[in-house]
Amino acid sequence: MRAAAILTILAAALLLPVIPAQAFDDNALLIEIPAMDKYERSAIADLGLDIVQVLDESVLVLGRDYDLALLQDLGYTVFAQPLPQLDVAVDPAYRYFDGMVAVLNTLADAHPDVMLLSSIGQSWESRELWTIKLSDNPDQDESASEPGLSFVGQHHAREHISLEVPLGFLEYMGDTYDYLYSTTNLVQTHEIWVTPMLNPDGVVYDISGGSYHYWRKNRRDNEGSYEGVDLNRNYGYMWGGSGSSGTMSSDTYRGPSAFSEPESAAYRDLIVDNPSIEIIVSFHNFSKLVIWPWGYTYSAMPEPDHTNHVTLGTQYASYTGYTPQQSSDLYITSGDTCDWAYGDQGRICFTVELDPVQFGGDFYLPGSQIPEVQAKNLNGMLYLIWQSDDPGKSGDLPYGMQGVARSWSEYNAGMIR
Ligand code: 0X9
Ligand code: CA
Ligand code: ZN
Repeated sequence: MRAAAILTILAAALLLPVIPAQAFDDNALLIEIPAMDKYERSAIADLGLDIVQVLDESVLVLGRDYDLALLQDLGYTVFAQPLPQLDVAVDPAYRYFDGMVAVLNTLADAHPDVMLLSSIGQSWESRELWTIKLSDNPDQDESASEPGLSFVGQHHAREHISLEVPLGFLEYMGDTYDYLYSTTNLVQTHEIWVTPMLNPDGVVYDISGGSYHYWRKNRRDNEGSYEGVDLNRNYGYMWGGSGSSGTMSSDTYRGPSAFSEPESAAYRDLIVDNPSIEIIVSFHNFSKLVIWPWGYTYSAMPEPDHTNHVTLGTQYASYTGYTPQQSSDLYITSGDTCDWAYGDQGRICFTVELDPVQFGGDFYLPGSQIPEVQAKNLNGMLYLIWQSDDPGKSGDLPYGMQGVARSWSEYNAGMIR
């Protein structure tokens, strides 16, 4: 057993003062638990623990003192440290909820011919779940001739880069629509729904008071001292199974019933109401992975769907340097977005786990890295739009359709060919 990663990871953090957080987690811990394979990892996930990183011979989970006590009772030899960064000031480079609303309104005002802003529902605390439909004639149903896609971000509150990627995609498409033929063409021949933030309440909570709180779930009132449901355990395919928790205090609490949460129910309705949506991407972070169903079982999905997911997921991964694999290769979960989207709806669905690759004492990715993560995922998203015409076709995105800048900063500097 080698469980030393946490010592390296936290060496720098230990120098920081640990300031008790009022809102969440003055007893929050980063716990390293030995786990040699997916079966041992699934056993840990099945305890309702939230695995944030898979290492070669261990996993890291975010937990609290009672999780540590449970693990010790069960005979695990664990290393635990207080979470770093509880006192870190909120990074102004991220847009969060208010910034996102401003950007979406600016885009919809500037591009009314191809961007229709609407809400697909409301959160538990009545925030709108803003969505832009990106297409020509966006107020008309052209699904008979235009394949559809859905990009959704930030199911998990503390995963702020998972907002910036779909939001940056919209900014890129808006900026280039009028003069770049490839953008014009993709927008005119597809219907693309972008919901950059599915969990606004959690996001607002995570940044409340000006510092981060490691909040993951939504803000359902559980009528106790522990709020929230894990939206990525609340979808209604194999809901309630392994790798989710029935305990309200768990970070993977699945909720009282499938689709009990207004946020996941609203996203379900978007997909069900638009059967032309061929391909779905749900953005999360971190680990740099492109993963596909199943999550609830180690079995592969049936053909040809499995091969199609492998083809598309592997190509997406090639633009980003991420690792493509089946979700359950990590560990078993149930009730996530893609198991439902594929299992119940037959759609192609990927969870993209964005940067960073590992927990480095900075769960919250520095804002300076946003442009690079946006830029490399842009080509993956463009590729999937191109794929939606004939999912599974072989080949790379034609060169002329690739993003026009090699990096977001080049793009921002106007270095467009
Ligand atoms: O646990 C999740 O919901 C996702 N990871 S995250 O760190 N963003 O929370 C995806 C988990 C992948 N699914 C399975 N391992 N089955
Ligand atoms: Ca259209
Ligand atoms: Zn996540």
